[in-house]
Amino acid sequence: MTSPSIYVTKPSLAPLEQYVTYLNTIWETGVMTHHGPMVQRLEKELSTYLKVKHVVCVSNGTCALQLAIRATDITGEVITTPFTFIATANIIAWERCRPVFVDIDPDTWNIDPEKIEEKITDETSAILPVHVFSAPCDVDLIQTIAAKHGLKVIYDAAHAIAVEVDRKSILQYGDISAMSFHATKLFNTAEGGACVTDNDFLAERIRRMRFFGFDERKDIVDAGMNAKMTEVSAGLGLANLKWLDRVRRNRREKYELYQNLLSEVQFITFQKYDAEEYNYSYMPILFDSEELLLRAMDRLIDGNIYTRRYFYPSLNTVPIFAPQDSLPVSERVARSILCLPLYDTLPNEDIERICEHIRQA
Ligand code: T4K
Repeated sequence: MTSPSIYVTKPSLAPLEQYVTYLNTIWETGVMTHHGPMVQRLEKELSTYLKVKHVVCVSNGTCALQLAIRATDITGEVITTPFTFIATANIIAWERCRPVFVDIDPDTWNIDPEKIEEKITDETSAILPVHVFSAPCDVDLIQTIAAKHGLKVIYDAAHAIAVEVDRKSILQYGDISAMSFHATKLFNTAEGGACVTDNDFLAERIRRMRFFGFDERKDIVDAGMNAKMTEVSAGLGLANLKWLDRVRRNRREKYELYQNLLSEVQFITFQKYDAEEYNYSYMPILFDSEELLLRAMDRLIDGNIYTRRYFYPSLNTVPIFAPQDSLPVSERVARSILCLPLYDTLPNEDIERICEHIRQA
């Protein structure tokens, strides 16, 4: 008998009856969108939970990045990491800026801050790092470099909900942090995202920009688009937020089970992270070679287990961003990394089975 398929992730969802209470309200009031009461409540609850000043909810993480770039008037060259989801670099280019890739640290897989300054030119206006798989970037050094050269900093914090460094939210660094609440994220609103900032002016500007450029009196005061979060999404967020701590604890247990079961395997390495500064949203493992990775992937597919090559290829090699320098660390990591299934309802026996396939590779 073939085993049921296992995918790289499954959404973390509150019990349905809890979500239904929010849907009941929508059915009673008929308020579905336009910065309704549930979006306002979610923004408030998130800012308390995340210990940040402003959370401006939007329709997805890509829009959050786009609004962050627009609101800070970024132009020209933007220094970023090649080891990320395509959305990061795509939105820089979409905003008519040029992504300039800097190689990554071989252990944390985040942008290597020591290599940023050599890529700064007269055209550079910003740095856009990613806290990849939730491991915090070297924020202190990045902020120091940005201040020295007068650059804006937008963090792509799509993976980095509930991450603190020295008891301070990682989202408090930079001008704006852009979050994703996609179905595959630790915290989800189906589709959704947010811009987080301490800056009152930027928060207000993003609020207007997500709503066609209208201010509260519906005067047109800025250029804008439609990036509003709906009440249907916000209600799901309110229900899911109550479960977030439990989801994170649960994923951490499963992550650590994987680590134990794979600790003897000579040909893989884990991301370098600090246990308290990580949210366990992904289970990435780095193989010694692409050949080993492909062998493991094939074995897993034979067992109906579907992993993901997050993030392949290294974005400096993608033709739409050419010309770019070759970046050996990112290219090696991107070729040899695999994300294993990780979600709160994943049974431990399945983790054991997955690890057995990898050992046999
Ligand atoms: N910056 C970074 C660093 C990001 O990683 C992302 C998104 C963004 C920015 C942009 O944020 P958003 O605009 O997306 O909010 C997924 C997600 O679509 C994407 O949000 C995420 N990063 C990226 C890393 O992964 P795919 O193409 O791998 O996802 P998909 O649809 O194949 O789903 C993977 C697995 O999840 C499926 O095999 C089954 C499961 N799944 C998926 C969905 C959509 C479900 O069980 N239910 C679902 O509804 O990109």
